[in-house]
Amino acid sequence: MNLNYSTSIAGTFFPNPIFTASGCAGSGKELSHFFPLTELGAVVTKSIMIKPRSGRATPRMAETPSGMLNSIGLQGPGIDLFLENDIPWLRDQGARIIVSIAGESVDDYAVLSRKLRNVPGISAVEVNISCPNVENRGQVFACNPETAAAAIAAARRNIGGELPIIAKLSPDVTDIVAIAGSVIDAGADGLALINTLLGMVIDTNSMLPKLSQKTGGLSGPAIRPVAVRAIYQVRAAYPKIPIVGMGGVANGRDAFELVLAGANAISIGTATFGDPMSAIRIKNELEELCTARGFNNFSDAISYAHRSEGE
Ligand code: RRO
Repeated sequence: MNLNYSTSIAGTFFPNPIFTASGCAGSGKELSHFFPLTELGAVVTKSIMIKPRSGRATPRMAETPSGMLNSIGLQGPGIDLFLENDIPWLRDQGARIIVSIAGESVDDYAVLSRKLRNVPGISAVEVNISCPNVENRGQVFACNPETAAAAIAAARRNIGGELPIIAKLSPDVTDIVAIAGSVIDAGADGLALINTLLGMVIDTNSMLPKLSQKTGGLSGPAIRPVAVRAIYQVRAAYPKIPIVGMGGVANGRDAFELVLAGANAISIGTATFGDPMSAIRIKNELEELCTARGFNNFSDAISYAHRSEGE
């Protein structure tokens, strides 16, 4: 195969376009038992907050048709321990690292960004403004253009000039293109599309919600058409903005669909729970498919579905 499989996000080079999805592989320790993390385009770490958090009470996972619900609630060690332990470990593996951050307030994004500036070995920062598992919808910054912009502007101001920031958006909005425009204006260098959709499952035996906190984020193949739609809409409005696409990608064909819609890279999330090797399998399948469709450069496949006939 002679495909040039590299991609770039806001000027940062990645040797291949397959990343982990934030939250689905921690900081990569478990995955590293299955393959070297250098095989991935990048490891995107679980969204980290300022303080340690145990997350929501169990049960916090539920199966759904072609997917699952999670209500983890931002479990993690907090930024200081994360920088002390996880980042040096990832650097030792030679992995390319995208750090995901999440805050409860605009100021949290400023504080987290200041902690990350000048940390060596980080390729980009994903600014997660769309976690669905928070106390109220007002805390989902990505649901409103003004709060979305405020969080991204705070990150941009405090992170320093060099490090690209990728805003992670929610599909649970009336107009994702308006939110995308707002965060781009606020200084986002790229977008991560999409976070999970807010969902609920009720147990028909107990007749109560299955998750302790009732609602959770829906992921898996069930949401892929929503991801394709969101990526396509944003790409149509912003032909140049780098997009990391995710949402129910389980094989190379699924990944190719998101690329054709406009994704410059693809994150693998829920599929990893069923098969820890899925990111590597998908990487190989996507490479074969791009070659089979006659592409010499992966980048030529990005946004292909936007061409009109005869182009
Ligand atoms: O931790 C979570 O519950 C979580 C996060 Br931060 C997120 O962004 N998306 C999701 O489905 N779960």
